[in-house]
Amino acid sequence: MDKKIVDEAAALQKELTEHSYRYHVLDDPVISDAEYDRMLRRLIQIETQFPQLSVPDSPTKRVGAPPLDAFEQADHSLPMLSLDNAFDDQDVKEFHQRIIKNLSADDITYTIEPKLDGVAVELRYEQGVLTLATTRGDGVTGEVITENVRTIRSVPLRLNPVDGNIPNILEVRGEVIIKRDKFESLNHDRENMGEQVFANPRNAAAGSLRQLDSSITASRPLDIFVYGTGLLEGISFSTQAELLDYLKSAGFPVNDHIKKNISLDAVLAGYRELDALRQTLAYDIDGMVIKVNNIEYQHRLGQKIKSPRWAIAYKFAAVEEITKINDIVVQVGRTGTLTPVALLEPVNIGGVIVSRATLHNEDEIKRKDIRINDSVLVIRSGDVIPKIIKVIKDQRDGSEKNFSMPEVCPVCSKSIEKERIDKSTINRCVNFNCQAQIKERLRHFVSKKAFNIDGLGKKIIEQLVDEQL
Ligand code: 9MJ
Repeated sequence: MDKKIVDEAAALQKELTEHSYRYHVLDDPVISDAEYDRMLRRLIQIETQFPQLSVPDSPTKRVGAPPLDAFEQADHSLPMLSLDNAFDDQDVKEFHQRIIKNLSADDITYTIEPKLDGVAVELRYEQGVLTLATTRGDGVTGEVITENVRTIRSVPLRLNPVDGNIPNILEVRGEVIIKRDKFESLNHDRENMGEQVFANPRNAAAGSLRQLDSSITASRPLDIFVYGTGLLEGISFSTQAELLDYLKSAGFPVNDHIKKNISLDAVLAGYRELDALRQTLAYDIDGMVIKVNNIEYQHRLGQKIKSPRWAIAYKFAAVEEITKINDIVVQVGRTGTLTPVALLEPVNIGGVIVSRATLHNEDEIKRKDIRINDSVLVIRSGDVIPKIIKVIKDQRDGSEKNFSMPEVCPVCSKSIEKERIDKSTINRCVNFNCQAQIKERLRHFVSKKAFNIDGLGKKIIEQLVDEQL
């Protein structure tokens, strides 16, 4: 083979990897998307013609592989543990006291990390190359999702050497997430396609990783943050802080809001800071993980059956309140999907007045046995749309009324069709000329992501359509 082609492929692989890292991990691209695409297309062309040049860590491997029939299972080299929870400062102080007693030492410092609300995964690198990715599963055995994880742009396919070294084996653990804005647009697109929306970013991340066809995973905006290790060969760390610094240098995204090597008092102060910061983050967190910084101490503390003694999850108070459902109305979407929405007695949940909650679909209402006039527990978690968690049944007084989906479209009065999608029933108005659908189509057309027509908002569209203009 012509050496020029071999060199060109190697150069493109190296450069594309570097640009992808700059874009997806450092958030600091130095070339345009068009230039990146041009280089990628050229590399695909070369690798298609000369498949022997298509190395396992080539950036072309991120587009997905042929679909699987089923996921294989794999045992973790070391069990993937879950975390015990702390709910107040007292729980954390007791955790600290247990550690002091257990170690007979008082020089304990901690590392604190945002507790990401995603899907825990393990990535195995052999001689620096990603060879296996698994879900946590039951902690002992997980599902093999290597091809899916390869499509996550911020996951390095090959480790950067650090101080000239590549470990023989490095297992890295982290959380796959979807940022909130990406989640919103994913759901928006799904709604437009008449597909079932995801309830929250974590479900969207889990659903995207669980695809047998990795090209579907490749189309989803997945991200990762790493925070720990499994089996190590040819590398070791003396502190959690050192481990995190290494992972960052090796090319992984490590969260920016981690504090390293701090006292118990600073841990408690850090929790309050993180809680205040939470709304401003681009992704959902549900607490803070506190880890003993010294890894020798971690080993000495060991673990219980399912959780380590050297770490604890300090959970944020759930932002939830009880309120009443005054009515249930039905919204007609752009593609005619009928969505029931609960109109709530307005209630302040963690500083935000909530007066509506989506009920998703008819099945959700049946499953939770939700009725008009019911008192309900509403949660406003990281996800933007408030959700009804459950009905407070012992507050029922007989005034509750069952809700049923209308037989005809509440806007155009034409008949409704039922569809089964992903085990749920979707009610749809199939009248293309339904006024609600026309309004939603126009709203979509002028929206930021489409024609971005400034000044043509909901109110004007309503008037134009109502006036038959
Ligand atoms: C999350 N979910 O962000 C751990 N986690 O450490 C962080 N989870 C963990 N650490 C040991 N930051 C077990 C789980």
